[in-house]
Amino acid sequence: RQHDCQVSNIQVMQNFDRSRYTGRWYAVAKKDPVGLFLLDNVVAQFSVDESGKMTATAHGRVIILNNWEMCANMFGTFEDTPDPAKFKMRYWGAASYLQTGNDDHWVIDTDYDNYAIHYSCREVDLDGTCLDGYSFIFSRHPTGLRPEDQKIVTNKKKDICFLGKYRRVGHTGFC
Ligand code: ODT
Repeated sequence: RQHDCQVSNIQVMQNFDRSRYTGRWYAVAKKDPVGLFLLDNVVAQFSVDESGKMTATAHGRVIILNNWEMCANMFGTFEDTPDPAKFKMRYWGAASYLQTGNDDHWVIDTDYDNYAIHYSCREVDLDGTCLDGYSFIFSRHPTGLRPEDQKIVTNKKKDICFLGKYRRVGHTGFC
């Protein structure tokens, strides 16, 4: 049941605490969706506002109009759902030609201080598996994951059926 790849069976973080999740997270790996957007140098910053709602900003290197390279500044607001680790993320860019959308945003696992695994399925297939999704592996450390967190992250990649589909996300100082 764990590895039947049914989106509806994917386990998310238990008792997710949004306030401990605030602050900077560096993307270290990404499984791309169809029509990928953020390429590398991806950093996300989560906040919780006065009313308790989660918001975030993110930046990353993108290529738009086929060959124009730029640093995209993005904004997101998160709508709560009955599961504290599952959100709907409405997002838009600082410039009108950047992507906008409304994606699922699930926190699969985090220890709040070192690593986090994000998951979003944009399109569920007829058989209940994910047809088009993306996932970020985040670290609190710009240098990457600590060795002791790598095994946990690998196991979670397997649980969400994205093992082997990630690429490394570099930080070169572009943004
Ligand atoms: O890069 C892609 O291919 C798809 C992802 C586009 C969504 C980017 C929107 C970011 C809005 C600001 C929110 C920051 C939080 C980010 C955390 C994880 C994944 C988006």
